[in-house]
Amino acid sequence: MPKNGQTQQFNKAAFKAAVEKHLTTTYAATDDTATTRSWYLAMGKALAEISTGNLLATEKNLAEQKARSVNYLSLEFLIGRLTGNNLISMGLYENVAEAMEEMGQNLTDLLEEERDPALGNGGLGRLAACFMDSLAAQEYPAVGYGLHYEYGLFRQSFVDGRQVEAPDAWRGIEGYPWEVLRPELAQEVSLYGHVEAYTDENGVECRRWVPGMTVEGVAWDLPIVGYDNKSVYPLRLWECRSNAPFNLARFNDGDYVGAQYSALEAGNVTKVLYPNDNHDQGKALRLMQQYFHCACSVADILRRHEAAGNTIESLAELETIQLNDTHPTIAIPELMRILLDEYKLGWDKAWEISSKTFAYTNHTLLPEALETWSEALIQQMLPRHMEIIFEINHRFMKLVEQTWPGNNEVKRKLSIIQEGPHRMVRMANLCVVSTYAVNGVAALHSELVKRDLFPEFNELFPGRLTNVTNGVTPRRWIKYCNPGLSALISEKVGNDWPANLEKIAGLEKFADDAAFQKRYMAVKKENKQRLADWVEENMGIELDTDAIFDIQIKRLHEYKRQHLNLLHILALYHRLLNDPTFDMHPRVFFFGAKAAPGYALAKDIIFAINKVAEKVNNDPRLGGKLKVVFIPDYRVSLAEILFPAADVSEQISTAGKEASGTGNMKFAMNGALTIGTMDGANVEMREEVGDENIFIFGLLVDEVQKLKEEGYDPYRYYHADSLLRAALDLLETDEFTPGNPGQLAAIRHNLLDGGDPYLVLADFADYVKTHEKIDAEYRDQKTWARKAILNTALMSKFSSDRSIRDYANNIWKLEPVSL
Ligand code: GFP
Repeated sequence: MPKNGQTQQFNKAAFKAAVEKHLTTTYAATDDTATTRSWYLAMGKALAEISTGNLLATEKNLAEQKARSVNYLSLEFLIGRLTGNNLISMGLYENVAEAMEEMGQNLTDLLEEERDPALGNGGLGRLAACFMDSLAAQEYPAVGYGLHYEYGLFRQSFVDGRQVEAPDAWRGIEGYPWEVLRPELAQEVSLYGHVEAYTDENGVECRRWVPGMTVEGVAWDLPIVGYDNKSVYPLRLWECRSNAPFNLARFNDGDYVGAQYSALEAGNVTKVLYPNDNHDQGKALRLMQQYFHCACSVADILRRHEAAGNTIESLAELETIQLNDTHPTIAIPELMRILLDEYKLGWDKAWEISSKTFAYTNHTLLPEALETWSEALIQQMLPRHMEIIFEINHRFMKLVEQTWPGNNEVKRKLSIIQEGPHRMVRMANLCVVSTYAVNGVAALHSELVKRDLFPEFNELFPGRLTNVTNGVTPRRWIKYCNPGLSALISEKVGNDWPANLEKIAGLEKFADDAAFQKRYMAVKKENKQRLADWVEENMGIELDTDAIFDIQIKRLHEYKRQHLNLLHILALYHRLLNDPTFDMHPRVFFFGAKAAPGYALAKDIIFAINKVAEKVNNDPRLGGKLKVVFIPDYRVSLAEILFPAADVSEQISTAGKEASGTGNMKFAMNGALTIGTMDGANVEMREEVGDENIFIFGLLVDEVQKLKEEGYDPYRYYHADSLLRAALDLLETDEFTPGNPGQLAAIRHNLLDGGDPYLVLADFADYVKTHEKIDAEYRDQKTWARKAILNTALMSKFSSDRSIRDYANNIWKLEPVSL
């Protein structure tokens, strides 16, 4: 039993009374009329009472101790369901299960009632959620700041194989039981208007922003419960509400947008999470979301700082602000504006404080994903911020001139303002210039950030560019989602591994133990059965758990190469039907992915996989050897079933394109073997598990670059490889779309005539060969078990607890504070 504070305090009778009270007074249900959902909601509310008490106590303690804190600013927090995970962190899972049982309710059924809060797109948002969990588990003082979207990432369904999007009202009509409204923290946020000069009472020339309109930011706190401790940190999500009609007298000439932007529309700012296809679309509403998020968060940080009796001069000593990607970059000119215009600190002092407060994490090298905003749009919506950005750039350009005198090319490259007919603000450049640390998210990625993306910045600011390899929380991604494996691990290494993942290395010595191998594989089999049951129940497809479960789950994007996986499936299909000498172990290929609604090729790939699935799953000629399952509406709660059930993990991005990956870590911890390129964190995973326990294939980063420089010709591969040709040509036929040839041809066209930007064809042959190796090795179950066990045992580096310690020690300089 953990030493957990909450466990000791748990009073079953009082808890049951609280559930009853919420059932009747909050949800207006009686024992007779209550549905499973009302019971879940009432239980959630009763639990939230406990966590809210601890949240307030943590806040008070940190303010009293004047503890240094990190403020994690992110437009996305893909937290997934909170109830089960919080029960584990509170050490109350068994107690609450028992209490609910006594009230005639089954905890597992109640947990299924919770809708995933899908406040993120993929890896970036999920990383933020793992980081909050690890901050709380290790009691590093933290506040997460995000947006309270009314609609999370769209819900996905398939109609005749095509993705259809529907709004995701994640809170339901009753609201989310874990969230607590904090009316006292509301903020007013300004937009539009103009800047005016004035002379203050001391005769100093000053500038100030005269806004065209204001909106209100309302704070909702979600509790991030520390595992096995009492600390609870807020994930503070801002909701935009329109406030009173704006003051016409302050309304200046020419402010057309401000004039038309009605109070009703202001409420749209936090309506919906933007789906991400890594392609900046420059939508005004998105910029408004970003600024709204930053304005509320910066104001709240300053409020906390002052309420604890601290002076503005000590801000950087007590607070650090981590920018999760460039999405919250506008927080930098916002803090500068407040320091300059409200605190009147003067540029040098303001800059010193601001640039020692912010740090920035880069998550991508894809040029089209590096955010830029139209200068004209910023000028219109945030005129004072644009002035400040110009001033930052002006001073920075002087530094560039000193370092590279007369070199206009380097100036053009590094400038925060991108010249051209339509001038743009480069948010990543603004971040690098204005922060004290910039990190990539895996060793290889961070090297490429220094070498290819920001080489001159690295020269200008030695030591600023650094690495923190990503990680994932072992609480959700092993203990909660894989109870069978967790019990086995605890039996061998003790039960404190979820907070000390180094301990799982203790499993290494059982890798060759036949009895342990058997039990480990029995757990895997149970997990495969759980997934197979889900698929049968929800999709009507029957699966054989003796087959290899081969899984690719992540956002749909060309660089992640779900279409390479598809080509391999087509190749197997072709061989099974045309090559009598070919044999394979039965295999089920699983996919889970959402495509950004405007990303046509990504949607075509989903359609193609679904069409191929329809055919192969029902083709008796294949003898059940090949199955394809595209799980609809992939989300965190489904990931919790998928990761533990995998035999093979697909991590097949073009080398140099996937910054890190985090699904790769979750799979390996749960005993799947990786087939992957030398990309992102795959490289470090290979270092940990050894080359013999991972299946690496494909071109290396430098080979990719060289091939592109030499002039890559996809047709060369097409003509030279008959299997590849067969697979690609199948896409032209009506094999999978009877009577409608060519419906899948867009993918073939992109790969051949579109130049195959992600080198799918160049990596195909090696990928197929490596899969053959997997097929052969899986047949030797003992060797496979050994490798799977070693993958679990050797993943401790990839705990997000380690990532957070790296940030705390090397970047944030943060000390734990316990409650
Ligand atoms: C992005 C990157 C990933 C990286 C995560 C977290 O995730 O390589 O692991 O951020 O740093 F692409 P996605 O949104 O693409 O999943």
